[in-house]
Amino acid sequence: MSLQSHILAEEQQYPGATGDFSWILSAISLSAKTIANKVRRARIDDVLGEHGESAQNVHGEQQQKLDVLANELIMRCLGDRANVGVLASEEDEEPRLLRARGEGGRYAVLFDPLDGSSNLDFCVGVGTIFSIIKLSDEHPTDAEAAILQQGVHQVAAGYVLYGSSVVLILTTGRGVHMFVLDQSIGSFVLVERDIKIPTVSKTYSVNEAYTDTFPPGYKQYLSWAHQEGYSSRYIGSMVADVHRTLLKGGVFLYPPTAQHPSGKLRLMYEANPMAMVIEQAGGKAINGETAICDMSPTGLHQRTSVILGSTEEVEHVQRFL
Ligand code: AHM
Ligand code: MG
Repeated sequence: MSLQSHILAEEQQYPGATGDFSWILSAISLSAKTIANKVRRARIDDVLGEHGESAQNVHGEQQQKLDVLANELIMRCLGDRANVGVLASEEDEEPRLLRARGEGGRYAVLFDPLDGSSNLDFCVGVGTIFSIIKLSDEHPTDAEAAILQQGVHQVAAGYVLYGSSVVLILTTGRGVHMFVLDQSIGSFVLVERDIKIPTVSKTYSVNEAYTDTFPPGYKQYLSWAHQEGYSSRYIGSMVADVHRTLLKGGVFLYPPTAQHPSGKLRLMYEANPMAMVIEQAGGKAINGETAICDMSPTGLHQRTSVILGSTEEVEHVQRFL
């Protein structure tokens, strides 16, 4: 079954569904195929490396050429869809208001166009993360206020991993499904329905080089995990690390550090969508205190600490915090 037929079949279960969703997901799928192609050809087309001498994104991080290309691609594909009201990206300071609610803008899509892009030069898996929310009538012209909703209100979320194969993980709140891009026919095909994350797996995924600057509970957890014979896996590309965690179990962590006292990852387009995927797969996603999806956002680019994965493994970390 292709991604397209899967979405159409899902929509048929909702009486009165407008087909809006399939339009948005087809734009995400088209962007993903195009970005996958760009990533594969990056060295040949000479689009690896940094974008301009001083190009930085809103976080003061050096933008890669492919970050900029992927961002433009998604903006154009999604921007053409008549039901998309707001687009917000990691690469742009402000969300873009495309159509007010009264002009048909029913949804907002928040995304990280190319997460882990600093790894691109070395052929490490990178990804696109997306979160879809419904726009209310409350803030007709203030795009940021309109999208500052808790993660529990996401209507769909997922990611695309550009790895040894191109994988699209999607949840619309009814389980988590995995699609793989079949290059020979140019379609994402369903390979696994209703993925469940293993509840236990003695693996943690964290940048352990920052341990000295983690809050004490995280250090204690890591000492405990060492004694318990845990294994460690860390790629440094969130999509790849979370994908492994989803399929094999374990816990992925990005705690507060000296450099990023509130954590490095962004709530709205990294932590929230990943949290929705993991929860829909039966796992748990917290910031150390509360569920990530219950956090009330204060800004588009807000950061948060992240602990997500197998329920029991997240609870082990929680005990030490
Ligand atoms: P990016 O959005 O600028 O690519 O940064 C996010 C990435 C995540 O993919 C990854 O989990 C994290 O940064 C790695 O950070 P670190 O190198 O500090 O371990
Ligand atoms: Mg990112």
